[in-house]
Amino acid sequence: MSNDTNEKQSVCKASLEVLEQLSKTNVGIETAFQRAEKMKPCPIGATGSCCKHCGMGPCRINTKKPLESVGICGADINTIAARNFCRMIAAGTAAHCEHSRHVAHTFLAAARGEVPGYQIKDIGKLLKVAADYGIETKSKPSDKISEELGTKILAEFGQQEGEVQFIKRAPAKRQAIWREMGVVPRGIDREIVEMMSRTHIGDDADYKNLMIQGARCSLADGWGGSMIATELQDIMFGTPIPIRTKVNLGVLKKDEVNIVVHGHDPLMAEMIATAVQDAELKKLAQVKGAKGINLVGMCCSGNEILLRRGIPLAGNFLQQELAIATGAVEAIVVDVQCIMPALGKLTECFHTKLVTTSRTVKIPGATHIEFDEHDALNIAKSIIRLAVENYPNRKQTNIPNQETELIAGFSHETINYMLGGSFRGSYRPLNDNIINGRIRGVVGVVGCNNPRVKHDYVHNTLVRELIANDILVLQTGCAAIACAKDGLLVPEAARFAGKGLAEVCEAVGMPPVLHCGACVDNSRLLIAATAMVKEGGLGDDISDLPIAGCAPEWMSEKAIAIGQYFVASGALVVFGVTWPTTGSEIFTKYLFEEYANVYKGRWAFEVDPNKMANLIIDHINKKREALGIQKTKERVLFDMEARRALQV
Ligand code: SF4
Ligand code: MSK
Repeated sequence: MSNDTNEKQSVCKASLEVLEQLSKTNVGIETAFQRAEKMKPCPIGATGSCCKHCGMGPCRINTKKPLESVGICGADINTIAARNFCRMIAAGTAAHCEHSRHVAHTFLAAARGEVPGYQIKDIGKLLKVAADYGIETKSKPSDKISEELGTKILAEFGQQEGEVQFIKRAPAKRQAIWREMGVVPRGIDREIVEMMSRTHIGDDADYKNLMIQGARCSLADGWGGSMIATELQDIMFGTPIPIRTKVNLGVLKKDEVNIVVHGHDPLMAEMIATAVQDAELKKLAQVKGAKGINLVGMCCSGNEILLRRGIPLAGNFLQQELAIATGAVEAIVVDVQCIMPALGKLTECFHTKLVTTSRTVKIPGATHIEFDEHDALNIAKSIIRLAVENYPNRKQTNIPNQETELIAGFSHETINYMLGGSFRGSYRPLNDNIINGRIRGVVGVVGCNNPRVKHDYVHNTLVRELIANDILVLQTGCAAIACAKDGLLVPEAARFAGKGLAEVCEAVGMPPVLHCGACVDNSRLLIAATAMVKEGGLGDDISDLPIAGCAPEWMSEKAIAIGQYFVASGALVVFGVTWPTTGSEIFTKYLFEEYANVYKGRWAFEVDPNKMANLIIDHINKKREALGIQKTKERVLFDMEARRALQV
């Protein structure tokens, strides 16, 4: 493989360096980059035209003549594409909600004092969330409030009737649309089960009816499971505030024991971050010849501990194999989601130990050390000890000298505070700057990496284009990591922004691109959009706002669930790479066009980042026009006096 080939694979210099090194020295070692070249997508599956929901099939619809062919049961392309799409929503929702259930169980156990090491850190947030659930908090100790809250939240997973509680946080107009459409989630698990049931052979064959449940299932994720995970994690581990740290493979250290935590669920990562401070383990590391123990993150487990503790991040989804290939990682410790099974075989080629920790995620070739919250600190220490003991087995290393500074930790609460201060925390300044045209709009750029497109390129190109056009960008997941590596998550990046956005960034001291968290924290973006509506002046529903969502390099089913809950909440959502329903023109048109008549939000698909930016900017301009704020207003200096004069 030549340098040239590598450069087509990524814009991340650190990744290219490791890929190049691998191609020179380790013949036979493959990563997702090479596997993607060999394994081309199935042209029928890629369009959503293959059904394998029963033993009469799999049935493949002729994509050239989709209306002339049906499956053995008679399912046509519209039914098949819609069922496939709905199953993606169900799988994505299930993944987030299993994570959330795990967090809720631990939260309840913490309230009962059953899991030493986990506690309630953010009492303010506990009281707010308890109030959402109608819990009387006056004169009750925090453990009693937490126990009541944990019990109520856990019950929502198995709830059969009624409404998931956080739905009531949405703007009133949005709730009315959901109630009229009959898509308010009754209970979290129920919506996933019903989605799976309705896509079974011989069940729902009407694509519109299927998508009613598709919307309800996704809302059970965004305004249910994911929001619960975010809120309970904040209560247990602290609500993120801005924190400066570093990102990219250069955060691995040549002379220290390197431990990478990877996955999504912060329960284990948090405990490893605590255990790594243990004096005995540090001493052991020195005995083994290392200068210390260096904990770093990967993907969303990494995002979780980056946001709350400032732990450096080694990279995003497509860098998990590359971190191992540096030869400098003593252990990669994984929990759930986005962990490539390839790590099992890959770690056999290096000294790295792959440690699986979840009962639900075991990988051939891994050492399994099951994580149990009841004995969390001891288990975390034993995992670290395994890594430290492995240090003398390290051979040649190749750590790219690439790391970039970033500021993360922009929770909804932080944005509120940052814009309005302690006493007048509000979204008013944001809304005012949108109304006066300094900020054109707000866009969430989220999601994964996908080796079908150049790694990080689509994220970075799109985000640079958006901020240059005065669009404030909010990010989560691997998208945030991509732009952090590109130097866009620091206040100095305001120089890449348009004049209006740059002025706001300079006044507040914030970056033009805000890192809001991990995948479940897309719920923070729902809350931010709702806060903008409630602040006033920008319409009375999320669909009125000059906002959009985008997943330019998506690959996971969770991304589809996230996109769907944003669309059902009234946003335009643009996906890149590939679109999984193109086999059905009718169903795709329904999602891309007709859906806007129902939910006032819709899906769109565009591969090219510049065209993607144009599509989003056009949409935002139209929203501004509808609000009557399309003209840029004269600059009015927003000084402290003006802030104080605000009516909040
Ligand atoms: Fe074929 Fe229908 Fe079975 Fe799907 S459900 S595999 S279309 S027979
Ligand atoms: S880790 S879901 S690759 S964002 Fe959340 Fe990254 Fe996508 Fe996994």
